[in-house]
Amino acid sequence: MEKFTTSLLGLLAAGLVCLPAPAQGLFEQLDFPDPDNTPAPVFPVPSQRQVEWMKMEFYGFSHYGYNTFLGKEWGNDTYPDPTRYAPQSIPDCEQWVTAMKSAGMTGVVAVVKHHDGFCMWPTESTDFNVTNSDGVGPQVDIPKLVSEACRKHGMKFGVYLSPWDANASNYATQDYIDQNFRTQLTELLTNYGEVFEVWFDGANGGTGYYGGIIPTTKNIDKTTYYDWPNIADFVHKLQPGATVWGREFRWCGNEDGYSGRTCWSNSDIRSVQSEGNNNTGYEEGFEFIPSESDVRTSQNWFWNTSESIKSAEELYKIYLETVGRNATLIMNCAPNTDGVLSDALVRNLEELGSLLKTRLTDNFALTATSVTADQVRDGGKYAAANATDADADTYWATNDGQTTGSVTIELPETKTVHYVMLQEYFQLGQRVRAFNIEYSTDGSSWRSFATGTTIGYKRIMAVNDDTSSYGNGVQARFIRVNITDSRACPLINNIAVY
Ligand code: FUL
Repeated sequence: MEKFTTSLLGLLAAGLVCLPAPAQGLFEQLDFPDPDNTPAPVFPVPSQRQVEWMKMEFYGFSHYGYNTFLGKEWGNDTYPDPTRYAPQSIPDCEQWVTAMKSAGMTGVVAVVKHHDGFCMWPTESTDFNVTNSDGVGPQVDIPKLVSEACRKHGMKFGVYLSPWDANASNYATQDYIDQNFRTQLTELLTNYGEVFEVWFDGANGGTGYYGGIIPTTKNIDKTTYYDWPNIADFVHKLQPGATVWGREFRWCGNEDGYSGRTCWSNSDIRSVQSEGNNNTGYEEGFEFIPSESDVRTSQNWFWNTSESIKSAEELYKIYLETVGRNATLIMNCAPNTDGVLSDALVRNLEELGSLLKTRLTDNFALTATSVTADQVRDGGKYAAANATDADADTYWATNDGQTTGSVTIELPETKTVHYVMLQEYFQLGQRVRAFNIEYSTDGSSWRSFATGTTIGYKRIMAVNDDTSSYGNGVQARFIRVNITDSRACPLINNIAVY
């Protein structure tokens, strides 16, 4: 707007533009210069779609299908036979959704086609789908069952569609893209209501390991074969709110549930495709492509008889090291051949939800007796207290050119503090490069709580940034957050103390 008004003013002054009288009146009412002193964005900045998506923070995957019945992770080495999918009862997708919700998840990305190519819904794109399966398989429609359960329980719905199809005879030809892949996407994005995320996979074709059993040439160029830029547009035309894997968010570079302690949402498509520095992103990246961390709750993605489920404490640590490090977390919950999540998984998900509630909900900063800063941006809207008001639209800021600053929170009494959570107002770009947190019982002698680098959408700091156990915490009545380096004036949206 500022640029527009500036150039418009220039044109008006030069007499090159003449506004009709009512428009002139409107123009005079525009506040210029901005009396709010709104900070300028620091690029790259997220789209509104990415903002909504990052705020979802934690959601689930459901790896269930052909592989579940083969006892395999990738069914790419067996001749495709749809009758191998032979469920004896309709999968209980409502159980999946409620169990994931109990863990604190906000949505479910249903795996509807894995690398074996078997479609878990009645599709027109291939015969290799539930319609030709055995048992009650022909009545199963996973995207329908999961999306309905999600809507019923206030969860968002997404789809995992493997671009690679190890069993399609036309794979590696244009025909596969047009007849299979795009038809599948169209059906999924048209028939099942709102979709928040479309997951494509990095294992998306090539030779050897990524080939199939069909003896045609599988040698594709992964970067061009799927026409990613147009696939993203294609998705957005049908689902304007859906974020697209590999374009609008990046794989975090591992499947072990941790993000870099330094984690920029800044990156670029070429580096995302080469999986270069996906765990950390990089400050100079000129595109906003935040990190998503995908992780298993057992050893495998698909259920198998010998699975052992990670404990709630292990899952909690994963949460801290992903959501708490500026990434979203997608946690897999694998239904078994009965179409349900095991009792052990349901129990550990519930326990995870309780740990998150007991350890990261009671924010002492909301009861602060005072919140002060060593400096506040001019304009009257950027007070230190904005960082503790639980309002996602307000933030503490410093003046332009001022890239350091401190906020001090005084609590009504000394508390045992385990975590300090920081959030930048990332809508105007990720800025902070370095910070530290101190604590005190009297406001005059201070000790180090933790030191960190990036913040981004969310950074959860444990004492000494040690996430290995809940620990004893520290005794603190005062918490001081010092921003020690930033790409531009820091904009701190939230400081929470737990
Ligand atoms: C990987 C896939 O190859 C796995 O099978 C699984 O789907 C996981 C989420 O992504 O790259």
